[in-house]
Amino acid sequence: MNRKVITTTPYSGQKPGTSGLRKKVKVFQQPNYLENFVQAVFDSLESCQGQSLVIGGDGRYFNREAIQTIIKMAIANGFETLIVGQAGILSTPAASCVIRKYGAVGGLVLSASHNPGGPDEDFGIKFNRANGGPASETQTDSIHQTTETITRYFTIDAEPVDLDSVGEVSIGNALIKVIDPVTDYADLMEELFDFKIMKQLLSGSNFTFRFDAMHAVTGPYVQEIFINRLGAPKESVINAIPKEDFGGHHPDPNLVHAAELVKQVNEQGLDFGAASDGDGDRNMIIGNHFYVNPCDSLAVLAANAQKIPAYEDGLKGVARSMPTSRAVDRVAEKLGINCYETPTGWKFFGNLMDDGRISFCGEESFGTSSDHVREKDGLWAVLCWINILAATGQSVSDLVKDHWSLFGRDLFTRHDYESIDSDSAANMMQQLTASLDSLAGETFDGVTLTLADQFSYSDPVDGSVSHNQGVRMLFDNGGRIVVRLSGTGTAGATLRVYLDQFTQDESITDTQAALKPLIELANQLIGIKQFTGRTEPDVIT
Ligand code: VG1
Ligand code: CO
Repeated sequence: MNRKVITTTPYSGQKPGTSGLRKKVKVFQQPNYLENFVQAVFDSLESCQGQSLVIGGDGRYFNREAIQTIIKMAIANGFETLIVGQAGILSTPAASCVIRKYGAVGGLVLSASHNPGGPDEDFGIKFNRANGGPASETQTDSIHQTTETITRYFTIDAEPVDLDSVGEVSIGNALIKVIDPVTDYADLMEELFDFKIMKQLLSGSNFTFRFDAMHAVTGPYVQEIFINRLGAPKESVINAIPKEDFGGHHPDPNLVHAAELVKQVNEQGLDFGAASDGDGDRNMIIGNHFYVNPCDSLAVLAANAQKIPAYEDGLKGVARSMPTSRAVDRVAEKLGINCYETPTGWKFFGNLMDDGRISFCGEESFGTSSDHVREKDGLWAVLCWINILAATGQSVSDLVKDHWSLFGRDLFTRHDYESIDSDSAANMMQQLTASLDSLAGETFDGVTLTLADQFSYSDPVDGSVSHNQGVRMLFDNGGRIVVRLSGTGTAGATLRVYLDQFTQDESITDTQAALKPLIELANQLIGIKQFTGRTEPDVIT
């Protein structure tokens, strides 16, 4: 097989964000754009010779073309085994599972996650390392540097691989294995959970459940796990056929974008509803007329973990991203285990899990998972809930309310301002950061700002330090404001304002109204209107 060396010139801006490189499809379709990035990833590895690489994506527009390009480049770079999901499908957690199970040196996951798909929408690519988790910041920095100076990439001439048939094909010295993308992952889930009691619950007549796959990657996974293995009725899963454009919707599991699910659960009086995102790593949990905030979900799962077979000996520790509410911290305290606070992005949890420091971790952005893989895992979280509901016989709302009465409650909301001017956003963050020292100690309407800083994280395992991970403002009444700019958007800047407030009041149903004083204070301290001209957020979660 003749390796071809293709001359290329760099593109600026190939800098991976919170989770991989995300750009409009049209940007990825420029000559050599994808190739430059993939070659930079391969160049960042010690060696590709003789190694295995996992390749798959969320099925969005451009997924198949990208996979064919990557297969030829991987062979030219010396990989010996390529493990590819059938039809180009691999959810993010399944890719993590497969990388670990087959000892691959890493994997390329093609996804822009919850961002919309289609010719005019978004595409993305991320590299996961041998532990199955996202590349570290050091690695993504080195990949970015390589893209700035790249002059050549390697590929071969070969016919496209048939991605739709499971089986093996050799090209040159490489073996390409097209695998069923579901089986390894479904088997792992069956090892972790008590499928027996879960099957009784889901196939029985006393419990009704709906899962919205949002025409994204989880469709085939839920068909196998919920319908085939757990005996749930067929109508339990909706939008289960993956589509290149996700049916024209945002595959983002929140109350706004999963409105159809919320309507069905509430109108039909169902007991439990859940949804996942484009690449299957996020989850939203709802009960009948009851929304479970992701921060609470992490805390409730941690408190009840021992009801699940895989975690019956207890948790080693837990971690949450900084903007996630502190609900899980109090669970950790009660359990006598460590709780780590990391920057936003799953890559920061990997070292803690590899080092045996934590079992569960989560983010407010609908991400929860454990050390069974090194990614967030939407279906795992849904299965945790079903296992716990089956073990306790409780409803979703009773379980959460019991939790609040035992541990107290954290009201939480996130306000997103999308597509704002990048320069204004940068300027706003700069001014806010500069004002922190003088703000600390000030009192606003009887509430004192006790701590105001730019969050820095020192990784306790490898000692690396990540600066400027978001502004934190903590108040003496248990309130907190967190402000940062998104690292996953593809147009302008997105401002995220996170607000949380400790309370003992279990009866509050309108979080926005309850948080109003904190929201108004945040708007004033950040100067949102002054810098962006906006008066209302685009999305509230
Ligand atoms: C967002 C979330 C973050 C999450 C990331 C990737 O990042 O806030 O918590 O890890 O998306 O999730 P940002 O930088 O836009 O705030 V996924 O499911 O989109 O890969
Ligand atoms: Co995702």
